[in-house]
Amino acid sequence: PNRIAASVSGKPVTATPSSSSSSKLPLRKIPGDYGLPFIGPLRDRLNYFYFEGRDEFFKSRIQQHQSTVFRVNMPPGPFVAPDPRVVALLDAASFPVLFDTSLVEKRDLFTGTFMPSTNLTGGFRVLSYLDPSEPNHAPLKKLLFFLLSSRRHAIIPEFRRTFGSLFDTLEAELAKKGKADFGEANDRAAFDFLARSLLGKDPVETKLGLEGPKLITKWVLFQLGPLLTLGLPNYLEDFFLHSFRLPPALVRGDYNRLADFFWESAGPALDEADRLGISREEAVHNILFATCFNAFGGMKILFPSLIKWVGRAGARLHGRLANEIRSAVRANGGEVSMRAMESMPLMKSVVYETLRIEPPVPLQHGRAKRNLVVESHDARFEVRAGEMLFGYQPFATKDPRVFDRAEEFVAERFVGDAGEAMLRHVLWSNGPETEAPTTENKQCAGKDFVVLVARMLVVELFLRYDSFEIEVGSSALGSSVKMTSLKRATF
Ligand code: HEM
Ligand code: 243
Repeated sequence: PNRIAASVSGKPVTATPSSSSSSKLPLRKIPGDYGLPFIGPLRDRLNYFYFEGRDEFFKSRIQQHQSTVFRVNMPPGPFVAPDPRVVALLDAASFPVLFDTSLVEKRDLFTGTFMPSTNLTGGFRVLSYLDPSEPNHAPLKKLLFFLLSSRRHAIIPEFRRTFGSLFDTLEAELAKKGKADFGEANDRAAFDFLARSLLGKDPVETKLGLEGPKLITKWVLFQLGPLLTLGLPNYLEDFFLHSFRLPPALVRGDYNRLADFFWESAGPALDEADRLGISREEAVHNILFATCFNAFGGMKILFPSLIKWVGRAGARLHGRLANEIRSAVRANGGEVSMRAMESMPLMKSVVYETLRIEPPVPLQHGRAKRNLVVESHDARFEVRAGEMLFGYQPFATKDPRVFDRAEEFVAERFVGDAGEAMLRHVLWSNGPETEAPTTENKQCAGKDFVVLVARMLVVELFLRYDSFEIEVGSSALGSSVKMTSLKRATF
């Protein structure tokens, strides 16, 4: 596993994968420079968003520097981020240093080199922005663990109900118009599902009505705008979206409506907050953030990605999945349960392969707590205390020195003992898939929940359909996917 060597006091600590022998690699000065103040960050930002695009931006610099570790400015830069300078880590060897909270600090850098105003989160620095060394990190993470485990029984039935009706909607739209947008239906189903499963509340029966997803999407845009492209004319978009923060006051009313919904619905979790010594108010804003940003935002990116990769893989894979999934459900007395899903190795592998080839949240950061040494496959690099480390996860999980056919979607990649052994290189949750979130680390609190819902989406799809076809486009958050055919189950 990617382990971090023990620290040697006085000397820089080495962050190294145990598989390679650290001492043999040459020490190299980190290549790349930040250019002139203001000009350098602006040039890098325009290249990242518009002239090169994200993947090419990193690829071309790896070529230029002949190194997967180099210095570069990350967006947004001026005037949103006080200091855009990072050391980029672009391979599977160097990336895992970001998981070692003894070496990197994870305070206020959830979204990167800038932090959205706390006016967008009820005045609180919510859990995602806390370093594990801060006193509220552990109790708040415990609160979310409690929420998820106390509602465990509701997850499978509520998922089947909400996503069953998503597919009914898609079929009706497809019949009428010849295509059906997955994204819009997914937003509705995801929010309904989260509210019903985690809070036991149907949003339609409250003042929110059907507006939840719309309110959340706008609120997310106010936080992540500096990192996104919306497809507006380049310079105009760069000026309005990446150069200044959108004023939180413009989304305050929307946020308050969401907060009212959580005040009304999160009762039992708020009682648990009392027991953990967290104020009910801080708990409300944290549960709102976990549900609406972490969970809803994550499903908004991951679900279209799953449909896209499974859809593109074609009818032969669809047939194999339908076979496996239906046999396992039948063998389980017709019930979709955790146990039934455990006996679907191809389905499980397809979910992990999607999370590998397109990690839903591709950007991770950590600030060096002290002088340390980072290793790529080829060299060692000295990083100074206080410098910002940045990893572009797709280049770690598609590293050709770790994965065969790294750029290809290989459905059965994680099947069998050898396949499962590769799960330690699947990193979507901000940690290896073989490890678990704890109150001491920064691994995603929703890790198991996310894997479960992703599995259920694939199961539901192939219980209903033999095969399907899609059309893929891009959007601000993740892919835009439209269904162009849904072939009803025939066996
Ligand atoms: C942290 C991804 C769903 C709660 C993270 C991080 C990632 C991530 C990459 C680490 C961020 C960083 O520190 O750099 C995702 C994805 C999701 C998802 C892709 C869905 C597809 C969820 C859900 C929850 C959740 C359902 C609900 C509880 C959290 C929390 C943290 C976190 C609380 C911060 C953990 C800590 O401070 O120790 N997530 N997440 N996430 N996620 Fe998720
Ligand atoms: O690919 C892209 O352009 C999307 C960039 C998203 C950057 C998100 C930064 C936030 C960091 C971690 C998020 C973790 C989650 O739990 C859920 C992500 C939901 C985003 C709306």
